[in-house]
Amino acid sequence: MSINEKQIEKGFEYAKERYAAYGVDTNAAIERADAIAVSMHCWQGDDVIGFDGTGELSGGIATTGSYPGRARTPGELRQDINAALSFIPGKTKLNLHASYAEKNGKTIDRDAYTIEQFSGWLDWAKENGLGLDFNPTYFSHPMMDGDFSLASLKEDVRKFWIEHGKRCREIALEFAKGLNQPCAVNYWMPDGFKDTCADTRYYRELMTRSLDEIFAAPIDKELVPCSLESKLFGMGVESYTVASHEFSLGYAIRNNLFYTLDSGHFHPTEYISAKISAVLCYLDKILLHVSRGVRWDSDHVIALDDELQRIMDEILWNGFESRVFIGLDFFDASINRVMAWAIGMRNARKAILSAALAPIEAIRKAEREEDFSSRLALLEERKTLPSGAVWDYYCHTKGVPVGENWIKQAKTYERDVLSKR
Ligand code: RNT
Ligand code: ZN
Repeated sequence: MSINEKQIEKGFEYAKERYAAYGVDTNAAIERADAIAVSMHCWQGDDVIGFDGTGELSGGIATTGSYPGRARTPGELRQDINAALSFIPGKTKLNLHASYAEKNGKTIDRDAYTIEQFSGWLDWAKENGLGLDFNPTYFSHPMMDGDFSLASLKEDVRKFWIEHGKRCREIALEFAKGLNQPCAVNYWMPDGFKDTCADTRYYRELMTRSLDEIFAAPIDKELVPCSLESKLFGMGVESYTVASHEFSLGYAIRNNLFYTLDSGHFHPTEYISAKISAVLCYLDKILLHVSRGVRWDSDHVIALDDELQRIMDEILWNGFESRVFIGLDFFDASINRVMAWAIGMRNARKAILSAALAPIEAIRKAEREEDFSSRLALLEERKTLPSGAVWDYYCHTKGVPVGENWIKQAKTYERDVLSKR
């Protein structure tokens, strides 16, 4: 039985009173949560295949599952993204990979792309009032040297990928100007070895030299913040990753770039929520790839779990919303892909809203007074405050389906569109 307007209002009134007792202004929290941008990754819609490469995913990452309805063309992908967006409230951007270029019959490769190959995406973003973020694609391409790109021993390979890295900054600048908002560019390179590397230093020197070339041209950092994404290991790249955590963070700090924390790129007992305020002592901004690893870097759809909540608490409670670009990074081919997006994006926004609603002043007061029992008690009480009722009201006012109502609509889309592919 689905909820009606009267029930939504009633729930909201009750929630407002509960929060007000803690001194929390519910309407102000909604406004704050609504304005925080979340970048939805385009690659959930087609199992990270893209339109310009080998047609097979490489680079130590993989999708599993064969649910019907994968988007096969830019038109299908945009149609699916629009369907997902109809279920998602709040400020949203689209995070695009360079492999989603539209060549329109032209012979042109990743080292020479210009805004021309992405004008379809730019126009679509304008029409839909969305910002764009961007990623060079260092995988699924014949110029990859195994899993190596910027740190390849082969000069022509490095050169090709350096040019690609440069082009992506230029394209991002066009996106930023065209949409009148920053376009963050995330650099992730899978470069590394399956087995023990002897010359660990040499590949890092090559990587450093390639990155230095990519970032040599002065491009406005406010409009085009560039970031390095570190990684612990990939599939078939288990023993050595050139752009590891220490490498990427160090390079970013020294070269005034940004750093991307991906939830799946650390040892399973490490949490990126614990790293945010630490790395922001040394960096102006960071990017997040919010993901969910199940036993390993499996990129499951993000659930509304403790770590997702902790990430958003860290951002909002520390007032970091202008310094953290929130992006999602998961790819599940075993379920309806549009629903995967909607589940993950709705969860991200729910967690942001809950962070904005939390009685942090009271919790902080207890901490300052060294009353750690009250701090823990309040943190636990917070978990059962009625943020769900506020979420329902928020969805209602934003014109997106309340509660589970979106599932039926998504299933209709599956029946009418996805299942016909
Ligand atoms: C891979 C990285 C990277 C990719 C995307 C497709 O482990 O997380 O961010 O998932 O670029
Ligand atoms: Zn990632």
